[in-house]
Amino acid sequence: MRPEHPIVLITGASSGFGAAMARLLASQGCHLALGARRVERVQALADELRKAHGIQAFAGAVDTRDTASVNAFVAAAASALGGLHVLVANAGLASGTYKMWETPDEDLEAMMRTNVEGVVKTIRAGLPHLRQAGWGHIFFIGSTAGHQPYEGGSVYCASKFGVKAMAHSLRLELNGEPIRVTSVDPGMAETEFSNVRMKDDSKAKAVYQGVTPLTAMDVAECVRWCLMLPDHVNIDEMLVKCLDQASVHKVHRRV
Ligand code: NDP
Ligand code: 8X3
Repeated sequence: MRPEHPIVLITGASSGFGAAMARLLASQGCHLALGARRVERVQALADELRKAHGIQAFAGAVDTRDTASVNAFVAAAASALGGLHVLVANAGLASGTYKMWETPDEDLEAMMRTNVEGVVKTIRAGLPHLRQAGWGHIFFIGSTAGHQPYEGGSVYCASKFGVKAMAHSLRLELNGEPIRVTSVDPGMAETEFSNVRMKDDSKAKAVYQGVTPLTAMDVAECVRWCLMLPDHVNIDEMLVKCLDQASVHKVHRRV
């Protein structure tokens, strides 16, 4: 049965979508477990949200590439909050815009280990807590890059096609259990994503030039809406793009 105040674990809550989801879900009365490598950021956010909304908020360091780190974070969060109901496997990144044959091992490993392996590790550690609670919802954060490949995105696109495959498989595997599975798949959204990808702030800004991109809060609102629907309703996949982006390759720019 749905709890009055669901306990939501979010990876990658130090920035962008994860931090926006934390803010929005705290305002709805959810309790939160917030994780990222930049632990001082998630601690500050948890402090802010505890004070603003009177919720319980746990914050911890986690590197989702590392099994021991994920297991320790999830166990500490569940113990501090008395369980878990919702997992948002959000932590992820693109690293570079290389043609496939030019991709350095460092960037290849960062994307595949975080975007694919990190998602498995997060859900693997969290799922027993949802089963124990008898009510749950698991969110994947996919991308338009998991629907349409593009030049310079081969490895990132492969990782997000992987996310899509995992979301669809998990939906089948959990059929019959009281656990919903949703993949929210955004297009271009202005967060720290492009700063991380381009490793250059002016190149990151140029990505959004002349466009009104999605905001992190727009994506958080998609998660909130899917979560708040009645228990028998499962949004399997939500593809969301800004109005200016008709497809990966067709973006209207006012310049
Ligand atoms: P941000 O760069 O703003 O946030 C990424 C978050 O992931 C940060 O909190 C970062 O925290 C965390 N993170 C990265 N690597 C790790 C790791 N190894 N362990 C733990 N946390 C990690 O980007 P977004 O908010 O935009 O991205 C969130 C998700 O959305 C990603 O999966 C991304 O691929 C996806 N996405 C983004 C789109 C966009 O256009 N912005 C569109 C579609 C999907 P820290 O560095 O502190 O560890
Ligand atoms: C992020 C959106 O277009 O950079 O997933 O791949 S895009």
